[in-house]
Amino acid sequence: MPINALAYFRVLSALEALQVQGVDMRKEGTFVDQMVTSFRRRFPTAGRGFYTSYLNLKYDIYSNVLRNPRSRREFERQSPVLSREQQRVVRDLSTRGIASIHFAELGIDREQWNRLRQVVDEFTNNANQLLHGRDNNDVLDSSAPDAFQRNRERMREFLTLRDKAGGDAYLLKLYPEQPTFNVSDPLLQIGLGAPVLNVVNAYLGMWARLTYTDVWHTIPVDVGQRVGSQRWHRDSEDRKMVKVYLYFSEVNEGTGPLQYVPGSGVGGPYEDLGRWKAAGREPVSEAELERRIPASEWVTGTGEPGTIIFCDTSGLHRGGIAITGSRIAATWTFVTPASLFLRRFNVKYDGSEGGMKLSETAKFALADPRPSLP
Ligand SMILES: O=C(O)CCC(=O)C(=O)O
Repeated sequence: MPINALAYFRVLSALEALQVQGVDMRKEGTFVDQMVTSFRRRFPTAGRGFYTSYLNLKYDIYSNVLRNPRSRREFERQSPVLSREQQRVVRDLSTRGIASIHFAELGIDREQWNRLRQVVDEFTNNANQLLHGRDNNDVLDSSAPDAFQRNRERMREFLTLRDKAGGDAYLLKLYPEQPTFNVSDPLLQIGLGAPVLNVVNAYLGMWARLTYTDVWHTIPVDVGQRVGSQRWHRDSEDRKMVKVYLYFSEVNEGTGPLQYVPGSGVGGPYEDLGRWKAAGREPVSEAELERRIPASEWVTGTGEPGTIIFCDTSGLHRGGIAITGSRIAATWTFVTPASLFLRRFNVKYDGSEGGMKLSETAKFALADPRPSLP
């Protein structure tokens, strides 16, 4: 890289200390981001191209220079020892972009599964009250009335296709607003535990960041068209990333399972279809996809309760339409440190929360990604 570009990005890193909120909800609001954004506002036509080029360049610099190399070195310094089953999952992820296994085979403790299941069961009860129209005040979960209200709005949006129904309005969510977790929360305990995190890190070849976790309950209604993420797309968070789903209901063709095109991730034969970009996404043509890739090649993420699916969603995928029942799944999103997307939850951790110690990789997964100067 030319010296002046490196110098520029050293300055950019230093300016990252000056975080400015609200530039773009999902992207880092740095001082430089804010200047570029205001340029885009002032000169909408020229500014848009400049803005996407800026974000693409910034991602490449983070990926190749400022962030990922360090994370790769950390991983190589202390590569995890994987069980045979975990190695198989990493292999499937690497060759196909998707892998599935039962949580116990992966090595997740049954006790942890039971703890999360209690939380999921309570949420499922609330979701069912909402779905069956019995959402009077008596059944509101008093600890999370806003969540209940928010889900009620999501459902209304979806059923009436109001405001073109947002990307994932077909899902009810345990945490529809940015939540704050204790590290002892069962979602974090499973997502940051060795069986899941070691597999994710081994696939990415570096230490990953956890940016999102929640529990989803698909709304079992066919509104007559695919909504948002139910259409083929690539996730923009990262060029290589992992979304994990842990099923708490039987997921079959009727309950809205994920569908995935193997070989559509980085380096695969279908990489060019709606090619991944850090910004300025290329649209995926449904017609072209279905013409080029026969449905027999797609993978549908069905499975019994307890199934865990790992999927690189920078590849082509879509959510299914739930008709006969709901898919109930906990989910986690892992990205590399280069991702321009911020974490969508807060964490309380004072170093020893309730006697809980986090591993080095877990701390890294939760850490603020902004780098110090290289
Ligand atoms: O519902 C699903 O499984 C799909 C979700 C999805 O496409 C996404 O989160 O990007």
